[in-house]
Amino acid sequence: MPRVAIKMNLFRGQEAEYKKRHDALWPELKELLHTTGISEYSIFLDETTNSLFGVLNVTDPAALDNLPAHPVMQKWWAYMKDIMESNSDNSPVTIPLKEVFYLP
Ligand code: RM4
Repeated sequence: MPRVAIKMNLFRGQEAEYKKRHDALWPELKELLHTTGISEYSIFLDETTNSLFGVLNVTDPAALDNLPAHPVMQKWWAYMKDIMESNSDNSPVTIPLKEVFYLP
C-alpha cells in the first residue's frame, strides 16, 4: 500500500496541547480519514526542533487531494492553527518527504 510522509511545525510550548487534542481526535475526523483510505497514521514529534513527522498508509494517494475542501478538515485546521505553523487558509505548513529507505 502506498505510504506518505510529511513534515509540519509545532509552536514551542504547545507539545502537551498538541498531544491532548490528538488523543481526543474528533470521531468525525477519524471517520473522514478512514473513508479517505488512510490507515496506520502516526505523527512523531522531534523535540529538538518541534518538527512533526507524519507517516500514513493510503489506498489511493490521489484521494488525499479531496481532504482540504472537506468541512471537517477545514474545521480541524481552524482549531489547530493556534498551536502549529499554518497557511493563510488554515492548512498546516506541510513539507512532503521523499522515501529513501524501506524495510518491509
Ligand atoms: C494534524 C494536522 C493534519 C491532520 C492530523 C490529524 O495536526 O492537522 O493535517 O491530518 O492532525
